[in-house]
Amino acid sequence: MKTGIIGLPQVGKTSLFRILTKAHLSEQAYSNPREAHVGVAKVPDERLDRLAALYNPKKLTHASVEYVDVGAIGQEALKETAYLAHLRGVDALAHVLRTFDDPAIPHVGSIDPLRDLKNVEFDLMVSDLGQIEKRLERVEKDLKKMRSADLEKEFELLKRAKAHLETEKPLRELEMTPYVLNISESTELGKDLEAAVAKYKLKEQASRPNSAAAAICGKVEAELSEMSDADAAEFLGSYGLKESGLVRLIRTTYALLGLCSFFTAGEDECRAWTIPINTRAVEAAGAIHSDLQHHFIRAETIRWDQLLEAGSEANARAKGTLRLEGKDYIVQDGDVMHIRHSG
Ligand SMILES: Nc1nc2c(ncn2[C@@H]2O[C@H](COP(=O)(O)OP(=O)(O)OP(=O)(O)O)[C@@H](O)[C@H]2O)c(=O)[nH]1
Ligand SMILES: [Mg+2]
Repeated sequence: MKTGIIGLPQVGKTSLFRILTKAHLSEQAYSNPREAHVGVAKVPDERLDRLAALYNPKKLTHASVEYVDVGAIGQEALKETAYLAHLRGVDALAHVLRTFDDPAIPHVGSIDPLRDLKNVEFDLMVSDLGQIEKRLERVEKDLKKMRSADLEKEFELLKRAKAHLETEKPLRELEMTPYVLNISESTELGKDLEAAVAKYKLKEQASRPNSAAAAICGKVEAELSEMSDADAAEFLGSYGLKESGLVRLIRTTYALLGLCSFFTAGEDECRAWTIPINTRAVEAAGAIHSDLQHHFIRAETIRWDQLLEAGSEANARAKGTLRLEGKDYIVQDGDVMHIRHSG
């Protein structure tokens, strides 16, 4: 799963990318807005950490998501093949919107995230429309040479997409967009973050299909990313926050993409696995290893908190909270599973 970080120049895209992926980019890479950076972010998960505290495993493996810092968006960039290829390669777009005020860092006009959002989406739609028109021409030519059911289907789809875009609506069925509001540091940051979406009149945009908004303070997140977990918790508390913006952003992205996590737990390894919501047990087993899917018998299943409460699998079995589920069981977010197999 890949999320592309987009936004106008100098809004904090690369800063966000560095915080998310803890990447230490060279100054040179940092200052070249034309270069795309790819990095992997560990998905923080307190449930997994608590399971690990129970098992004390040799290895602890969090789920991960990939982020791509595609560089500043603009009409020029959207004409570049390489730039468009980066955009096309992602499952979701995280649109960073500047709300922090800093006269030292240039911005086109006043601080107005709603205006910026509309402008960037407009440029994206114009770019989509241009590509659709090009492809339409090609398909129309080919259809004149020979009839083909596939081409006709594509032709119809392209025409529908074109009509949709011409009413200035983005092709949201294909893109998921969490909006990331990069806000100024303040003493009441907890409250400010909660109020940010309403304050900048972004409620309507954030509630459109396949969209959501999360506010973060880039400056605070940057400091957090350098701290130990204990220090980070204390630091967050001093701002009236329970969790980092990073956790909220990743959770928002998971929700938009329709993903959830299940766990495997043991003395060797405790690990989180990412699957689409509504995945059957047999396919979830396949996420671990294809052999487990092919030779699947049953899945010993328990909710993470029930396992912690029982204190061990043996206790959970005795209490009857450890269930045996078959192939068609729909795996729930937070399930701990042990796959029984004949392979
Ligand atoms: N005051 C303040 N400055 C910030 C914040 N986030 C980023 N900056 C600064 O803004 C400048 C631009 O940040 P970048 O992360 O490089 O922004 P970008 O969107 O990647 O910029 P381009 O790639 O050039 O489009 C840097 O000098 C950052 O230190 C913030 O929350 N507050
Ligand atoms: Mg950048």
